[in-house]
Amino acid sequence: MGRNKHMSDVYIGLGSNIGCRESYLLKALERIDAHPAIQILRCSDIYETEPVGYVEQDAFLNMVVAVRTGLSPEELFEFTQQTEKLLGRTRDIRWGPRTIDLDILLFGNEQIRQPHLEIPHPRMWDRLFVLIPLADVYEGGRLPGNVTLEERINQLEGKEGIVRWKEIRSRKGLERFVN
Ligand code: GSY
Repeated sequence: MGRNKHMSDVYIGLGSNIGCRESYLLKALERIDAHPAIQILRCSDIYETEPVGYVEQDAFLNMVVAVRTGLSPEELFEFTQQTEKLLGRTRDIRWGPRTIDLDILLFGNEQIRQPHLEIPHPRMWDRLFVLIPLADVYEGGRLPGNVTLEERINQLEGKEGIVRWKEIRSRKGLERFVN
């Protein structure tokens, strides 16, 4: 008899700033939910956020989803890449517009530093468009620097334009993923 697979709690950031942004987020969530080895635990609200980095582009919708999975980080990364491709993402400009972006933010306590995959996501602690939705679903401990997520958000307050755009509980079919 096979042993139970090790399960990890993982946080994935989602972002979209082309076309029907909300439908790209929802299609990505549906695909994540349909994966037999991934269970969605909680979804954040959806936030509208000013672009960070390459600023000559439209506003994003961002959210974060907490999942539990028996996949390895590499396997989950493969799946997120496939999902981006399937939903029409092309990588024309490195920091440019995208139909859907899926970033593995945290994967249990894994620390991975590979050219193609870095976990925790290297820029996440400086980005309110990640941290504010993360706070809706986060059940982990303190962050690097021994600060809480709320303290880190307060430190960055006002640095990025970000508004709560839609409560996830009002999204038909996703009510079951509300905190
Ligand atoms: O890293 C994700 C892609 N991205 C985003 C994003 O998702 N939201 C905002 N507000 N700015 C961004 N710049 C990049 S690159």
